[in-house]
Amino acid sequence: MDPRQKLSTVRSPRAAQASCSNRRPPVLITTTCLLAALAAGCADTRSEDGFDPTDHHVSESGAYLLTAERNPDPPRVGVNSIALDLLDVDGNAMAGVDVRIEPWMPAHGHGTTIVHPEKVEAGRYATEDLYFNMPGSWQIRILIDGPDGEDRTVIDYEVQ
Ligand SMILES: [Cu+2]
Repeated sequence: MDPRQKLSTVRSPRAAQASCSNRRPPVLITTTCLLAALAAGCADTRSEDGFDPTDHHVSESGAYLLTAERNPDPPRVGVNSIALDLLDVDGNAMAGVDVRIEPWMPAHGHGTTIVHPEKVEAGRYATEDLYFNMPGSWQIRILIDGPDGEDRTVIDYEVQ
């Protein structure tokens, strides 16, 4: 069986999100989710070939939980798609959020065009305009401005 099929069967993005949601106080939730992510694979669902359909992140202040779905995965030179699911610390989909993504290549000190994902449904933001002009180690810097304030998270991208 193709490991990608197996992974998506075992752990859908929605199921993984649900495991990050509970009703404990906010700080505990964030810590719990992060620890659970590190220990149980909530954040690391990679198969042996590095495929990771449910890429989980906690924003720097801990205010937002974020799942990134990349297409293609791994990302390639040229135009890529990404869909972000944003949850607050109570596990609710984040409505009324402004999201921007800045592709950045630290080793070269340059980026490409900052993109503004569109809202697809409550808490889900997507763009097909994420552009990388060369292979190598990139970051996508995700800037979130929502009801819980401004925050950011950085995701490493190995562009092929
Ligand atoms: Cu470069």
